[in-house]
Amino acid sequence: MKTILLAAGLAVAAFVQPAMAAEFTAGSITVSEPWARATPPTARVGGGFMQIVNNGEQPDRLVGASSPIAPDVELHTHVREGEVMRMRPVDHIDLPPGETVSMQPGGLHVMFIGLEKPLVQDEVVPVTLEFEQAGSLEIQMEVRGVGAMLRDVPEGHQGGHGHRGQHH
Ligand SMILES: [Cu+2]
Repeated sequence: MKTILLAAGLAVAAFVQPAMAAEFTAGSITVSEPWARATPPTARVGGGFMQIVNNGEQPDRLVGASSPIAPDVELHTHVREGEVMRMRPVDHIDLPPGETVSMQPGGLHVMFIGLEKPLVQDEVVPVTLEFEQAGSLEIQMEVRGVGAMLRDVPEGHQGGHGHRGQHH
């Protein structure tokens, strides 16, 4: 019985692996390893992350995102205010030619606002990205555990990060 369970576990691991190396391409733009963080049951916001490579010779911009999982999807960055990192919407993200832009916890991210239901680990979330030059690109974000890099907690939206802030 143990052997069978072990084999089943290995089979699952083998199945999951290709999804983690996922790449999505539109024109000169390649998005790799898109993922979203699992959310607690009561959360109404969540974050999404990815690497974006511009393989072209012209600059491009990520200008928007949408998803059936939330009525509003924004592009966000983090800015330092004293000792505190706060999230702030940006209207685009520059993608210089030949460069890779990382959207990651603590930095640039996609923000899902008004989640209909929690993001559950191992589920896959469809997101449509809008690029100024490359057009629209549908990607699949793999949902990873809530424990992954906790410092980008979505509660930052409600000012939860701000309590430690000192105004000089
Ligand atoms: Cu945000």
